[in-house]
Amino acid sequence: MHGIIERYRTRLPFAPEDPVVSLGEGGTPLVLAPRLSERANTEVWLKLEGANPTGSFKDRGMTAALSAAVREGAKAVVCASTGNTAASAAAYSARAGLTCAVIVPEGKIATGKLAQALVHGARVVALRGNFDEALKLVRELVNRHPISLVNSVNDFRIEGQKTAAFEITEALDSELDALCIPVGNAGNITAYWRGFTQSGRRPRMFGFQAAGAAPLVHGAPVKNPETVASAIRIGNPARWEQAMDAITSSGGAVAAVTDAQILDAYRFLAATEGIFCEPASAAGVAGLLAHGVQDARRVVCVLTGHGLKDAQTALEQAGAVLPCDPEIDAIERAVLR
Ligand code: AN7
Repeated sequence: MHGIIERYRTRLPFAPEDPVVSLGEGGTPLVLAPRLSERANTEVWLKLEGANPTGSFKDRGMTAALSAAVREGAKAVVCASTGNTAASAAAYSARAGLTCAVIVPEGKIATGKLAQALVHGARVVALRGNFDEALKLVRELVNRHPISLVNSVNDFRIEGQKTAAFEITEALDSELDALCIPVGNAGNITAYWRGFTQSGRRPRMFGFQAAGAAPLVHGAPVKNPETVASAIRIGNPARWEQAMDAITSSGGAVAAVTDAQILDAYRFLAATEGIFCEPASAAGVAGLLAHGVQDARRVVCVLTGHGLKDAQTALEQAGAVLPCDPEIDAIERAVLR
């Protein structure tokens, strides 16, 4: 399958002769969620962005950012990250043959993401500070050195990520009323709104933040953001104004969900829908369940990253394994009890 640049080139800032760095991203499943629909009392579809090559939606933006970097003759890229951007940047840089450095908050990113960044050969810098400080520093760094910044302040990231809205518009032939999406640095909600408006659609945009990291809800930056959803532990989103514009001009809302609500949605999706997403991704579903989506009859929740990214949280949240001796009586007891 072609990646998103090949599929949507005429709607993206790439010419036919431009180089493309792709891992076949996009084309992710959009599945109806019957149990969630029943619980939310509205028709809910899930966009499984964890099905992208590195396990998150970041790949849509990263194919665009790395293709543009190669076109510009860049030799190195850098990003600040809560984990998924780092994993994706590392993979696409390896693919492109570029050097990659990622700055992550020390001890605060899920192990799967750390493993990805390392195995793809990125230089992984563990900052004694949070994501917001990391982003500020990489912005300073690229002002001093000829390194390409691949955070979502780079508009190619938004261009690539808007293609998810194209796919949803194509898949749902009749109207879509609302989109529920987790918000961290606020690039993705900005991208979906751009993609929808370019497709002539205006679903209500509902952004959800973790209660301990909800600057858009409070209307002020959060100095020490905290949440189990490490991917969205962000206190001062770079795309603040664009996110608020998407929310207000679509007639949507921004609201906070507690860690308990996030983990409840996370377990519910895994146990009843067979879908394993990471905690940050469950924030959109938690928001739908906790706050509703006004009168919307058909809703898409974006599940931004795969659950395997953060196996630690899954093991903490799920049931225990059953030890068993290698004998038929013991197996019977273990399996049938
Ligand atoms: C699974 O990787 O910011 O609002 O540095 O990994 O566009 O930031 C990740 C963000 C939602 C929020 N879900 O998206 C990073 C990073 C998952 C994420 C978000 C992220 P934005």
